Amino acid sequence: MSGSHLDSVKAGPGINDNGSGSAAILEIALAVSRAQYQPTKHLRFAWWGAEEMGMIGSKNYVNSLSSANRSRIKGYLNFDMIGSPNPGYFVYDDDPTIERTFKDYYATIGVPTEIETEGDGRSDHAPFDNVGIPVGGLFSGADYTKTAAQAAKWGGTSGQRFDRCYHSACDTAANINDTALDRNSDAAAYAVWKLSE
Ligand code: DTR
Ligand code: ZN
Ligand code: ZN
Repeated sequence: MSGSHLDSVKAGPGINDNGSGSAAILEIALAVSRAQYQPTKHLRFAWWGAEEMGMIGSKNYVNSLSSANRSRIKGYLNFDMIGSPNPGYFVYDDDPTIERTFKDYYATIGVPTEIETEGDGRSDHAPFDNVGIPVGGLFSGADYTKTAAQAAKWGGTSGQRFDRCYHSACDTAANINDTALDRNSDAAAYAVWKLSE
């Protein structure tokens, strides 16, 4: 299962947070359909509401699943902010198989990754994690500042936040780094394919 929140904060349009993840999984769903891909496992895509108000949509979804249906979800992949304008390439440090799958993809394109540290449990994967469903995800950074070492390996501007427009009016279409969105969307598609074969 893959998910992204579709809501934004009131202060702005929320294009990186989280039009980026929402668009990525929509394109993946379309790619699955175009390829007529018939995975062994079932695929499910979710576009959450009210993440910014405390993950209301995803919490409600998880709480409404029977225990039998919970145990049918073999993994949940979360995509919340994947096109940050001064991007980092962060992989959630949760389920090892999911984490490895994302890292394998990044290794093939020669882009280094780091473990996501900007707040564990701060997005829609948390309700899944809390009931024991394996989770993972990608993140290109929000409020934290890019270090000199990170700018040396990823480019961009050190001493500046990954997303200067985080939760602001300027989180518009101009607030997307196309390379980051492209790489993360490809990594997400790779993981959806690999983990469902
Ligand atoms: N909760 C997100 C932003 C956010 C902050 N840290 C992380 C870590 C992993 C994913 C997302 C985030 C929001 O404002 O929607
Ligand atoms: Zn947000
Ligand atoms: Zn978000």
